[in-house]
Amino acid sequence: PQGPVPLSEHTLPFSLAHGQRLLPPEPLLQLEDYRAWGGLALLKAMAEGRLSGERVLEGVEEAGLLGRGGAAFPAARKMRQVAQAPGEKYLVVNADESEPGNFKDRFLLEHNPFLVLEGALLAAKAVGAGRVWLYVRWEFQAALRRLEAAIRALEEAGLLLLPTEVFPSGGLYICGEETALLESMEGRRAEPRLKPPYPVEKGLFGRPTLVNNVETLASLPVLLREGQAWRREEPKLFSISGDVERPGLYELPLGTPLGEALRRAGGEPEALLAVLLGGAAGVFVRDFSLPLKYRGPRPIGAGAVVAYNRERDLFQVMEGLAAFFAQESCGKCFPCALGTQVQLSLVQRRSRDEGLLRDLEATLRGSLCGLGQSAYWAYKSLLEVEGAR
Ligand code: L3W
Ligand code: SF4
Repeated sequence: PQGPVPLSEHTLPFSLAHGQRLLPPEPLLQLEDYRAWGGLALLKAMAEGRLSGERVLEGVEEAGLLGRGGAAFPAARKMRQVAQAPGEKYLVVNADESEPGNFKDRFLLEHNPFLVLEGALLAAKAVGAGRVWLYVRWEFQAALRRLEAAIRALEEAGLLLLPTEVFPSGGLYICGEETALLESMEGRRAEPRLKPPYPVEKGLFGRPTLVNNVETLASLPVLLREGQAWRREEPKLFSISGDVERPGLYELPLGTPLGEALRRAGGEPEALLAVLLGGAAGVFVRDFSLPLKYRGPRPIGAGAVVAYNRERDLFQVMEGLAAFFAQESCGKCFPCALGTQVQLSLVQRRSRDEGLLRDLEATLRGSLCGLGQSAYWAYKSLLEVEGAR
């Protein structure tokens, strides 16, 4: 399939239309357009007492939905934990997408804000949350505007089932780490907290909080509506960019071989040197038969696929990634604050010193949060890819 997908033929994500490049001629920004797609039916059913929160939780459980933010934690488990917690609780939509190479959440917010809101409200009602916040990366100005407009439209339609607000993020990569995000919402520096306790027990203002990625929540209306078809296909959004002819956002079933995903985007696996899978917190791979899955030696993270052709210098790419980590380390813990600086200088020297690199890996592994813990993966995989050439 090539070119934009006419809206009449395929609905917006998720269409269960595999391999289509998702480039709608018209974003679903009007309530009536979203309604025509079949949207809001679940929200209306919930408002009228025809859809229970328990049924929503069962639907997520049956679908086996894994969190789409990168860590693939079972979504239903988190939701159940919040549902079972007593007292005041909240839902925070993590829309602080900053992982280099990822643009799926921005796409969803800009092109189909109602889908995100419907999923968020269904989840919030299901877990008994009293308020919803959408924590949106502040650079996403179009998304912020469109979300605000969509919230107003839902309110006017009487379907904003809970108080819902947009919270522009603090503007750092670390703000996407869920506990740093909560800290910044509480008015402090965005620094990760020690886990446990997890946000499901002690989240925003110390209350049980469901923090979910945009794509996770946007999946809810679709999996509840499509049921078996969703389970069969396990649709996932992949942001494919770099040296391919048709970079963009693609919906593919989990398990699709990397080579096939690249070909969908007009990439020639044979002409490529490597792919960076999962963004800066990901790995370089050369095995194009690799199935794009969450589990296994090469997990997909949040689904970024960046292709590099044979003219590229991967060490130069790696220098950009290492500079990114050194810049974005929040400085709270020593292994990461120092380790990311040391990594940058080693990459600049194109070091392959096994002893130094073993030390670097061990140090970064001891970091407090995912940023530091994953900072060495790309370098390590680069050396493996280079070694295999
Ligand atoms: C209750 C437990 N909840 C874990 C929850 C936890 C969180 C989720 C995942 O993400 C990854 C990293 C990067 N009881 C629980 C529990 N949870 N155990 O499950 O938690 P965790 O700690 O495994 O990961 P994480 O720190 O949330 C880090 C990957 O994300 N990544 C980063 C993407 C960054 C963006 C961005 O810029 N916004 O998307 C990219 O792939 O590699 O694996 O909710 O509370 N026992
Ligand atoms: Fe901050 Fe890095 Fe430590 Fe995370 S690992 S808390 S980003 S210094």
